[in-house]
Amino acid sequence: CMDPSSGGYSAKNPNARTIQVLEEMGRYYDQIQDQWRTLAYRKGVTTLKKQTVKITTSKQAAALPFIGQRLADKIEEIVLTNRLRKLDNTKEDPLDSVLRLFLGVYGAGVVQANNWIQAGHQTLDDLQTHAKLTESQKVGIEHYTDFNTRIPRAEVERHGAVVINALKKIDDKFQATIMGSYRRGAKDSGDIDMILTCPGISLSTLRTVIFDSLVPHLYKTGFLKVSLATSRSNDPAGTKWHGASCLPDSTIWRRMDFLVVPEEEMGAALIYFTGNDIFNRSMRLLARKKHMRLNQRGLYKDTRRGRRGEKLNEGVLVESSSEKKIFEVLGVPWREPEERIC
Ligand code: DCP
Ligand code: MG
Ligand code: MN
Repeated sequence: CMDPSSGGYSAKNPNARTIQVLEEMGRYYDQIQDQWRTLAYRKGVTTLKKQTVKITTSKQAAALPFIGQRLADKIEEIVLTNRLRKLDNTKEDPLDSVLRLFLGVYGAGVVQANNWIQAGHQTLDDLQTHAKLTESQKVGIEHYTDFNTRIPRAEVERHGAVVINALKKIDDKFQATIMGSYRRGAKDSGDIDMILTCPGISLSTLRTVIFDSLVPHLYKTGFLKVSLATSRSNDPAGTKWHGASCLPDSTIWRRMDFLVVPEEEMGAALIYFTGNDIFNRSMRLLARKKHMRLNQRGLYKDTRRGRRGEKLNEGVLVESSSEKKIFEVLGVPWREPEERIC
């Protein structure tokens, strides 16, 4: 998917078994947050899905785009043995299963999870009784199962409707839209992502309405349960809210994310919050190749960069309000949200 303009592939494929095993291995790397290997596996799978003949040897595989020698060897191993030792090993490795357990705690990254392991913790109970936890981590452990259970599409819609209706009551010009995997058409989602906006209103006024009216109101009705820490460095403008919500007829807490967006930045925000993350990365890379810069606020040109690639200025805004125009300027044929899966 390094080329976001590439098309789809057919579902029936002579490499179906190989693809299945590699996808599982890729999901494992995604779980342990090994982004490089996750990307390498996803790219390899995308290449395999385009093949019309069965790839049986390492040599054959290595000749294909985006498949390096190591991945090629694994493809041969899968064809010869119908399995992948590396994948089997991960299922047996106790250290690995603890790492995966700890990475499931909301807000815990690889560094945190490994620190807990180094300190001798092995279970969630260990963490609760012996580790010094942030408020968000405490919630992440108390609602561990909740937050790690996929949300059926119909339930995502019901959570979204609560927000949409509450916002309409505050001001009927406000709009709330469900984003993320839901917008890509997924049958279930990890969380509920929503963009909140209103035509003709500045970001600071938008923030006041959302953070001082909507959020407190939704707390009072019992729908919102807790807010979880967002990293200030990733969101200096304070446009994000992370937390949990719960429907009146349920006891399951679901992860909910808000992104507050001024109307003029809607195009860039729609692209960002639709994802998926790998699609976003490839779009940003493409922008950089064209000497532009894409982020959740807009597409910029003439960004000056220093020797180490660090940006020296913001650059000149090229486009931010229209999703379609951003695709056009980047020379990427339009892709419907459902097609933005890498
Ligand atoms: N996003 C991104 N890079 C990240 C995290 C998120 O570009 N590191 C963007 C793309 C995602 C969107 O934000 O699609 C929403 O993030 P989520 O983590 O909620 O991911 P999804 O909604 O895509 O999947 P899930 O169903 O697991 O929530
Ligand atoms: Mg999501
Ligand atoms: Mn999210």
